[in-house]
Amino acid sequence: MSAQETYENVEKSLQERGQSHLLAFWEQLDADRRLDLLAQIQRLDLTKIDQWMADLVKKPTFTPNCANFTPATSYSPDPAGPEQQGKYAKAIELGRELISTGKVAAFVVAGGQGIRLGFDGPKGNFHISPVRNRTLFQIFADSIAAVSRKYRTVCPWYVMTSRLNYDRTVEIFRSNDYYGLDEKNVFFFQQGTLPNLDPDGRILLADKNTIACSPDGHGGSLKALHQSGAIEDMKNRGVEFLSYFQVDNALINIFDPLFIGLHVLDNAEMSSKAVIKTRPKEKVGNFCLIDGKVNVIEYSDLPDELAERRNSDQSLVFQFGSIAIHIINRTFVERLNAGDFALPLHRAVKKIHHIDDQGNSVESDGIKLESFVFDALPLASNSVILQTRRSEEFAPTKNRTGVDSVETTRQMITNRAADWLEWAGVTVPRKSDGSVDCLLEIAPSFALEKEDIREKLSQIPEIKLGDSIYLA
Ligand code: UD2
Repeated sequence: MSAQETYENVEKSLQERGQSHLLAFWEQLDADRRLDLLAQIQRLDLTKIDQWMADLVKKPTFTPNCANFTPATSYSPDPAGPEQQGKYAKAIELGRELISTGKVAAFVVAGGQGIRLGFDGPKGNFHISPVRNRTLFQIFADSIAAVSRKYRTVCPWYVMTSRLNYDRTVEIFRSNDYYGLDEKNVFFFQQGTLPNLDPDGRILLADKNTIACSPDGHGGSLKALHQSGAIEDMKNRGVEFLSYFQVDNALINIFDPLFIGLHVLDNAEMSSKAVIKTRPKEKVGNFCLIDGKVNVIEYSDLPDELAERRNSDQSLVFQFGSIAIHIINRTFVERLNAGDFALPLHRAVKKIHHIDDQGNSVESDGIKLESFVFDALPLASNSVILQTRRSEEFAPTKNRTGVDSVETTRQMITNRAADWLEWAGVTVPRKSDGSVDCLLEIAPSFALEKEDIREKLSQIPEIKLGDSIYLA
């Protein structure tokens, strides 16, 4: 097909969908920029635009069909009764075996822009730990290295970035010598993008030959894992399970034998960890069952009446919050990609930089589209939920101050270290209200779990009021 014919085809299909403004500056573009713009338009799935218009632009609020929601059930942090004790013991043994035979890899989604944190650059490079001020990436890397040593194995790490932060992320790893990991075992890849729309559903231009796009949400990871060759790499290494986590969770326990083991014993394809919500509308997803399948309904989509609903003992009916920790089978991702799978899109109204009809740079409210990884849960043949303790493994760093902030994360790192030390018999200074009166940080190389501390008691100094102690 000649260039002119291509142009005419593209122009026709844009016209049919009310998107011909994308070619408004055609006459001002040189040949290269014209080709570039045509290629971008051809990569858009224009047939889906009408669907997006109907579902996400014309009908802005997502209203889940709540009539058939029932609360999901979960495994509790501690086994109840001898039968479950037996199952947990078996799961832990199986999980350890799978980790030590290299079947489990770490997978962090790090494509977000960290806007709430007000931090310029990949969020994983944010300095967070209370004593040594180590970054999130460094904490994760230390933990992966410590697990690899403990189990005498190689735990590969898959790192998903967006197009916007890919180069910077790779550069940060390089300049930090991959935090001591072998660079062969760290696999970076980029998620896809989706076009930004104006409130009437018109695709926005970032400049005269560039469509305004944003990362396609962490749900994009399930396609990107496949398209980037990450799945192929896993296959070559014999990796069967991905331990999925978010870049802002400083307390993540990446390789949890119990979680991995329960997931496998129950023949699950994608599983999740949950915490008991602190309040009805806490900013976490809500686990529920729809037609017997585990689903997550984001806090903003759960109607107040359901969020507030309580059992007779005053606990919340929808009490299990999703903290974005999953085990995902490699074969599940393969299966999804072998078919024509598409996760639903969610819309967010955000300020978007773009050009107006005259070509002037402007910023206005527009629509960003994203898919969420937890929308794949109902596609899994089976899915388990393991409830965990917030203080042990969930410290999201979303904001500078206040709830889910840098402050709360630093405090939680200290608090968990204090709990582990006290459990092992070490005295930790506390104020009269029970809060810890020092700063503590335990490197994963020192202890991956509280049980590891008992063997290292001789290396722990006396901890005094106001001390800053780093155990490594
Ligand atoms: C997410 C969950 C929420 C809860 C909470 C726990 C959603 C919609 N909500 O809330 O239910 O579990 O986390 O902390 O996910 N990311 C990408 N690419 C993207 C967008 C995000 O990689 O295109 C990554 C981002 O780097 C981060 C994670 O996904 O690691 C979550 O993103 P977020 O901080 O925007 O999610 P949030 O706070 O809305």
